Amino acid sequence: MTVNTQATETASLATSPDVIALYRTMVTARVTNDLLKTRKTQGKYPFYIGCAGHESMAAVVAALNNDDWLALYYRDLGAWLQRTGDLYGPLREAYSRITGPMCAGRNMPSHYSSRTHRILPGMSEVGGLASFAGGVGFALKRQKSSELILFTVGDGGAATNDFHVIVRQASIHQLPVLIVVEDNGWAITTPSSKQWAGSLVDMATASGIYAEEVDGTDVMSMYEVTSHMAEHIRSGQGPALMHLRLGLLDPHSSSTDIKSYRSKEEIARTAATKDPVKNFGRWLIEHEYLQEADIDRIRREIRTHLEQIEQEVLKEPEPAPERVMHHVMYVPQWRENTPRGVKRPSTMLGAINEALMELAQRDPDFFVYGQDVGSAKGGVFGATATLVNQAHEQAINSPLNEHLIVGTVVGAGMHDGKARCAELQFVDYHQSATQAIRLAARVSYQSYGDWTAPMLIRTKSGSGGGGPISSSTAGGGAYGHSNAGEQWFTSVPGMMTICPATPFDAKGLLLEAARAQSPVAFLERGRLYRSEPPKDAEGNQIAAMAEYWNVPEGYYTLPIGKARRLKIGKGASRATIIAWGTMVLEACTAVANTIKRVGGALEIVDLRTLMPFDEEAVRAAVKEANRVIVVTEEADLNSFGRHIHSWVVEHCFYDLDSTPKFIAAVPAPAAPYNGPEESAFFPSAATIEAQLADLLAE
Ligand SMILES: Cc1ncc(C[n+]2csc(CCOP(=O)(O)OP(=O)(O)O)c2C)c(N)n1
Repeated sequence: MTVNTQATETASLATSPDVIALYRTMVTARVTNDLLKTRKTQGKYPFYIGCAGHESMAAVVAALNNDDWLALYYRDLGAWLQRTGDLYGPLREAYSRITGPMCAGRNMPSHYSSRTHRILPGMSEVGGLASFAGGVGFALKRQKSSELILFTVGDGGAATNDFHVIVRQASIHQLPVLIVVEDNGWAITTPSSKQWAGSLVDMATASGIYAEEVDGTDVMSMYEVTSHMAEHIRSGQGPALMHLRLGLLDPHSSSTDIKSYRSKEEIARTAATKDPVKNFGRWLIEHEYLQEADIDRIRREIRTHLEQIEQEVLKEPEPAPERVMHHVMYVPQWRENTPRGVKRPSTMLGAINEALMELAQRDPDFFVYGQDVGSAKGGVFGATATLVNQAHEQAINSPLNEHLIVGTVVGAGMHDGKARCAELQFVDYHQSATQAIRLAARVSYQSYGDWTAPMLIRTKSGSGGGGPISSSTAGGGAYGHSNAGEQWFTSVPGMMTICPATPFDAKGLLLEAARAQSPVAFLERGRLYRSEPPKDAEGNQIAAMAEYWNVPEGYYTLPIGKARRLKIGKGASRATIIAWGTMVLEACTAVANTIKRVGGALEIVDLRTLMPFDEEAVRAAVKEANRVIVVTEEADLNSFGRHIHSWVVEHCFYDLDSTPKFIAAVPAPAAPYNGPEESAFFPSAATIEAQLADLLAE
């Protein structure tokens, strides 16, 4: 059962709020807060973070439409109640009940979230929702929607990189975004004077954002300014920012002792002057909506009601341990679809261009977003050149900010559950986006499947600057342009990582990846963009591989999580090499040369998908050959290659006739630019051939 505490008329500036309903919502927030605070003190659950002083956020939400989107932070219980009318939810989450509407008891309390009510999943990372909220705004603008998104953050949160990302997203793209900074003067024990210099309003105004400072204890002003700002945004004049001045009436959280950092006088002054519930109660009496006696009556009624709700909630089930792996990652269910189109010779770059064009044609909402992707060249490598020529509105230039790129694409995906593509020029530069990537990968787990964050990151990775594999060295990518990258993405729970070795795989896997509901990192090896099929020492193309340089026209997909086993030679395989990306080609050359020398057969397992990788294929190949080499172009530190090597040792130990070999780049920061050192950094066909010779001799 839910109790409706919502204001009745909230749609436009002309209407005024149902002030009694709004007051009841605020009192409900305060009473819930006080009840939960007490229960935490009584040891009923581990943690509570409250809303006292911020209940007036109900007025902001009351001034918006019910189909507007909300990205709230932990003080926004008033906003939650105003939007949902659900009094049970906060108690269910505090007591970790499976009935919890925010995350089914999986996350800390006060992390507001509801797909039904368009409340993005609250993140513990202060400001962490900012770039996703900007992404929702981006999608709304592209779809010419009249909806907007509200993003709220504390004064400490306004110092984060995330906050600056949403300011940039909203101002550059003129997005329907309302940013509210709830400045209570403190970020745990740090005063807001240490968070930014000058004025937030001036900063926003200078970026082209309409901004105002508002008294956050004055409910009617907040309602009025929000209504104005919403009208400004909906009329297409761009984003708005409200800097709210309010007070924090409680300690930061149940883990903080308020007296250890705030003076008695300041606490008393804040309570006397900055309590929005008291202030609004007084206003209602002055304007004869209520009488003095109503104030206490309403509070007592709500308290009694909440205590009844609490008794009901306590009878509801807690999560079972068996569900701990639920909603980690959604790998798309592959549907058999044999490519029907005519096969033509293609480079990997050509195949990627075709895949992106297919996606754009099949869904006008699809887009690629990244640096230079909308220019005539189609990004620095030309991967979006076809899009730019044939569907230029779906290849969109971004500012130079990887966090912003990823966040925009994630937010657009959260908005309607469809993956768009972020292009990061070089995987090395994904690092400002790491938090956004990790949060996106956590969304479905954290919200117990209520939300998903589909998104595709395509990025140039690995050795080489994009030239042909036949070039004399690995390609001069050096620092910033040559990292392999899989060590970063394969360690993110909830994320898929794909690294194709051939044009045929690149197109089919990219098309399948766009169907995923979990984030995907699609690692494109620079050396493979224009490479020919691998050759043996005499310059003959290796036929078993060469066929994958023929790419069918039209739409086809390949399954995620399936390796390709490639046997070269005759008879049972004597050793198997596990590789992906460029190292598949190097391994083919090494294998072809070895077989010419010693005969027999050798196998290469091209993983294609690194996470989740094809355990069955690896197990079967090792079982057959009893000898194995894992080869990676990652630096020899903690790496994905080491993970595979360790997995083989753990799961295939009794099938091994010798120690599994491991070939990697050297454990240095990155490949040097000069040829001799660069060649010494990366493994090559020659390295693999030498190790194969050793292995076969054991
Ligand atoms: C990115 C990040 N850094 C640090 C923390 C630890 N932390 C939790 S809340 C908080 C203070 C936030 O202050 P503010 O944004 O002003 O919000 P308030 O709690 O005052 O409402 C900090 C530092 C965090 N959750 N996220």
